[in-house]
Amino acid sequence: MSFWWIYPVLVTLCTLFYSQALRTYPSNEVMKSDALHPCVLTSCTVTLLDSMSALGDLGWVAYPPEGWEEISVMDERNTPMRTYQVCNVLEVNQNNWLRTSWIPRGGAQRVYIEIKFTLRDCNSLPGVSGTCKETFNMYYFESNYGNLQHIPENQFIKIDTIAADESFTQVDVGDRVMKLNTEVRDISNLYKKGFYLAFQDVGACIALVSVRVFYKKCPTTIRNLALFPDTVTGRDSALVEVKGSCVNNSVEFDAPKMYCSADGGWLVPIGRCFCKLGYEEKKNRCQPCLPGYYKALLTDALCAMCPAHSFSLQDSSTECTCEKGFYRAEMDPKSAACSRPPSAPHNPISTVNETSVIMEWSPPEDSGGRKDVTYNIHCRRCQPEGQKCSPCGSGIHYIPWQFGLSHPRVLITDLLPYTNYTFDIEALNGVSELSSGPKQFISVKITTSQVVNVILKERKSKDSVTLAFQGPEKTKDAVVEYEVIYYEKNQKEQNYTILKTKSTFMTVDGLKPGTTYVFRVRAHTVGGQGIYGGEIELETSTEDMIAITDPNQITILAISVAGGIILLIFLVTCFFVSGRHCGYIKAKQDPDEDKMHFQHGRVKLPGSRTYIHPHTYEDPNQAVRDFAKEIDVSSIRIERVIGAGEFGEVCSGRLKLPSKREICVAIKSLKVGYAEKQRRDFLGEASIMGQFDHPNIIRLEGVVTKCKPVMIITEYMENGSLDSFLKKHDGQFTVIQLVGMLRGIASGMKYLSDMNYVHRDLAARNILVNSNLVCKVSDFGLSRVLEDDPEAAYTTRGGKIPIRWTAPEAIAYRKFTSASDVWSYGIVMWEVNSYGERPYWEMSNQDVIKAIDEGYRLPPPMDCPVVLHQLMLDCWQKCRSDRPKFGQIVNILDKFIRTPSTLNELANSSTWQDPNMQEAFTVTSVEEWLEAVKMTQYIEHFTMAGYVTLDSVLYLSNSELTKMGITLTGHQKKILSSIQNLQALGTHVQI
Ligand code: ACK
Repeated sequence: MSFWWIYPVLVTLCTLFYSQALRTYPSNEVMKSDALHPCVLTSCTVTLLDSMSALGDLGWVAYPPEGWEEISVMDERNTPMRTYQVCNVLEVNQNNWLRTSWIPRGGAQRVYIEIKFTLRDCNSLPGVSGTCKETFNMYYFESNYGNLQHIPENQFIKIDTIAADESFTQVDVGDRVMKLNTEVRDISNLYKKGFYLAFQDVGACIALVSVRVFYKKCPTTIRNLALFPDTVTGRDSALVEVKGSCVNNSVEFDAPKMYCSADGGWLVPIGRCFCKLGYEEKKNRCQPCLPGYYKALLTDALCAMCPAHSFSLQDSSTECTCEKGFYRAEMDPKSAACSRPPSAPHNPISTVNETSVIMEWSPPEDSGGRKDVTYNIHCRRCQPEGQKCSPCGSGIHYIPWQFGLSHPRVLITDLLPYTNYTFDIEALNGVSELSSGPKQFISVKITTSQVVNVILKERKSKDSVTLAFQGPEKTKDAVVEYEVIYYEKNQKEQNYTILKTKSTFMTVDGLKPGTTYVFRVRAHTVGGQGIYGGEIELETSTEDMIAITDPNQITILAISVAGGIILLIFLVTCFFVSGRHCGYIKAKQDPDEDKMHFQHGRVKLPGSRTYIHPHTYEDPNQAVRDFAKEIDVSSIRIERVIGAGEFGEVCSGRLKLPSKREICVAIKSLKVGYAEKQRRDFLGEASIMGQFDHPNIIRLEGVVTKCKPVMIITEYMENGSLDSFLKKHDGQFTVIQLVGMLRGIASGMKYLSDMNYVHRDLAARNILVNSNLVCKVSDFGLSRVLEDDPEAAYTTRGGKIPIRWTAPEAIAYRKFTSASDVWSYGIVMWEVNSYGERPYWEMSNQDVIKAIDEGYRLPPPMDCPVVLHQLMLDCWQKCRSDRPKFGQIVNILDKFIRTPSTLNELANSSTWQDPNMQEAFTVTSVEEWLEAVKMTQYIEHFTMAGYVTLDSVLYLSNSELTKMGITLTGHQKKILSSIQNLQALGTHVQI
């Protein structure tokens, strides 16, 4: 054995040690001492074995003895390090085993093994062809016992064959070039207490520099005030559902829950706790409100300062007490300022009209700090001398009402004529009744009157008239006498005569014939003297005559005319209102809804065709005849069953049409004993498919309806459905191939949306793949969404919907549009990039709906380009008009294909932060900061450029980052925006 190959190991060890020092994998101890370590947001790893940290011999078992050899080398600090090496490259049939000591599993079901090794390039070794290998194998054996002496080789389970990404040559040894390989593998479904690892060399020249075994866990974290404990990740890619418990002084609002992903990251926070009353949320804890502050609502995050005229003297107050003389009404929120009763109203103005009065006033100068000032009117009737008053009693009317007036105005009617009244206008507000202080009011005194009705009784002669008097009607006080004032009209009031009578009529003599006189009358009662009534004009006759005129008749006529006009106005108004109503109904039509209305017969739009729904045909068989070709059953040869559909078997076979080449086809048949509706629905799919002609839509060859079984014949897609195809070929395609598939699907969907066809069940399981990896949209069944799809679940509205693929508006109120198809397309993108992973993993449908509503979106699948995940997020915009159209998606994907470098930057799940999961935490060094922003690859760049303290990075610019060798724009942006946060928050980094 020669050790000429040891040099590269030593060269690499320095670098390895250096990076080891910078690596911040929190160990178990660290986690115990600090429950909320900075790894809070990233996954934590718990190391089960680290060969680099062994102080003495590793004590691993090597057999045969001339195989693997343990060698101690010194790192640059002269600390001995254990490595295992083997290099029997000249001898044939090597089978050298190296078995580790027993590694306890520590509760993990899935562990990771990170090995660092160097490997010699066989081509650089003379005379070894045929014997030299460039790979080795890694195995494990599960056991509950840690002291097994011998484990037969055939008991080990193979993990993988490990090949070097980089092997070194003699030249590298001379140049001391680092060629260290790092590989990580994992073992799932461990169930025994521990396991052994083994490395099998079959003739390579290897130095095993370090072996680290670890598992991942989701670290203790507090989210939405719920504490989620350290959780070991599940087996395979399963999510572990974890229930959170509310932190001290908080209460559960909606059961908090999160999922621990296989990567050790927390996903999908749902539900939350709130700080209880009197406590506020600060740094993920609930802290008491300080004196002078309070918190009265559970859903308020923070304590608020006591509102005006209130105070709190204690910690954790749930409300503030009002100052003396101030009150809080029963319905007032705790956040309202304390208030007091208003001052009295002022500036009253009263306008008396006979026995009614309009009173107006100005609102109180001090409203008491409230907006709910109202007014009460209190009425007193007073003696003529003015002093003695008594309550008015009933019979008086207040318009709009007497108590609780919100406007400073009231009309009071039905007062007694010739009476003195005093009205107290009182101002009140919501706290008036809580105050024991005096009422706040202003008094208004008025005296009523009433006009006497005058009736022309007789115009007996050309020089006299007889007038009769009526009223005042409502006065209880007897009329003492009537006073008549009259004058010639053309002389105005300069020359008038006053006559008085105690009787209810009066004859006025001595008038000029053929002359117009003006009469006005007033009454005197014991209550006082009234006002003159309106002017009455009478013309004496030129000859003696008898005439009776009742002015009330004129009034009646006027009322009839006015009533007619009002009726007319009412009718006209009704007419307009009903007209508006019709207009409104028409305007309510949703333009989107138009798409859902299909017309019989093909509608040609310029440059596009509109799909015709088979249900618009009275005879569905006619739709089949119109859109699907009838195939003679003798041209079909069925070869084998390939699956089962909703209506029967799916077979593959061949179709040979006259004067056409034989082609492979898929044959869907309708099982025997079908109902007529099933036949209609089965053939409905053919009527739909037959209308499409596009390279990314499954092509209908024809139907067999004239004999049984009824069949639908389509082109054959060699690779079957996309979801199972991807699962079968996990990780085997280049990004460009995946984008090519997605581009095809988007192009098919663009065609469908241009034809106004809404698919409603776009999912990888409904895409078929042919031998050239061309993807085609399929599954156009009529009852598809209701019956066929195993993913479809009943919604609260009774419909059956594939929840995980469906846009929120379609789930909530069945708003299926091309925009909801775009949402589903985003999910298909995610399925494609994760090679058929189930969207939202094992989460329940209810949790998915809730999480989406709370803003959660699927993280990027492993190794997914940033730009593709961004496109997915665009498809999952809550507002459907914000989502891209299929045409735009096709253009975007075309650009990616033309410029593949746009796909270089990967957004793997650990670097992408769900915006929901953003949180600030403390960093104390440049390394910690770069780790927090997931930019550890640049630690060395910063150190080399001399940026070793956090202060020193605060003012970095784009150009400085470029100079340091950080050239990716996305990374520059991320670092600079984090620097802005550092500036704003000190050492609190918001990620
Ligand atoms: O995933 P698969 O292999 O692809 O299993 C299902 C099964 O039939 C039931 O639908 C397959 N299938 C359906 N249509 C076609 C087709 N045109 N070409 C090939 N396979 C098809 C589908």
